[in-house]
Amino acid sequence: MTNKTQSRVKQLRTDINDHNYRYYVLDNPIISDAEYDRLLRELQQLEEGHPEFLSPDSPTQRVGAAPLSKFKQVKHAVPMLSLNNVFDENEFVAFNKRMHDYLSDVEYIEYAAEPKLDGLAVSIRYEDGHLIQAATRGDGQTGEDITQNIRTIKSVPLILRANHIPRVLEVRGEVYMPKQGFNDLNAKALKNAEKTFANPRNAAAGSLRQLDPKITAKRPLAIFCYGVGIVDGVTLPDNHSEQLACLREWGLRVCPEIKVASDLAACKKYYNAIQKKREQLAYEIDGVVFKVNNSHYQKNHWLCIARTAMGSSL
Ligand code: 9MJ
Repeated sequence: MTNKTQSRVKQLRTDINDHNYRYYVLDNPIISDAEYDRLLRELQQLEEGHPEFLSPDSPTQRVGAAPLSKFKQVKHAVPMLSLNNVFDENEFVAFNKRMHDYLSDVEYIEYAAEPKLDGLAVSIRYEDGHLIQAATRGDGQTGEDITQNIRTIKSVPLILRANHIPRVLEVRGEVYMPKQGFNDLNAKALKNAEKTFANPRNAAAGSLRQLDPKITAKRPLAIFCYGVGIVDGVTLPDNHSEQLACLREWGLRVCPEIKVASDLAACKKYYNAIQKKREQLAYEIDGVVFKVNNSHYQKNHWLCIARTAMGSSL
């Protein structure tokens, strides 16, 4: 009986993690929300009846820990740098030229173009596929340990999908609050005569800064991963867009709007297309990021078009 229960628990965890991956990463669920809830409830009940099978990686254990009295400091092994800003076409052309000077041996420079999400940068550390620590960017060198809160975000996997996973992976991304979730949260606050948030970014920041993960768990936060700090135990592809494809295979959520732009004209086209699409996106953005995508690209050669109004004409 116990063996049977144990294998059912294992199967349920695998299935639930798979459904999470389909829902959050592939955007292609194959079961209804009701069916998903049924699987989760079955797992919860089995774990309650058999606490010996409990595991911190179980999809039922996102909100485990008790409130903290304060956040610990975390030193980033690889600093979390900020982005260069450019505000118009001339600055963009100058940036492109600087990149050509750096990468003097390449004939052309290709960029990976991504929306710049208006949230909070975080770094999440996985060891042997298990989420073990998460930190805010802080000043870029040292951030705060927000592991408990990051664990509550459903699009953050607690374990990576086991296919040549690294021994250590520090993945970087932006935690944000989707527009719809923000509107719902504020509507609820208004109804309860509570304080509302000024914008989704403030709401995301306030939610991540909670000492009690139970509060964070009730906030509609999401993540898009956009880079790697440390990777150990596997060799990553040497260009940015293929690295992101790898993150996706490991179960990490990557923004579907990311495109490779093979020259300046393509970057311009991307920028204008995102500007046009901005209102329809489910999340707020405050610019576009272009990252050198050539093989062996030099890390930190990033360019950010960070016009809040995105009104410039590239
Ligand atoms: C945002 N905020 O969406 C970066 N970012 O890359 C994207 N931020 C970044 N990339 C290196 N898409 C440092 C910051």
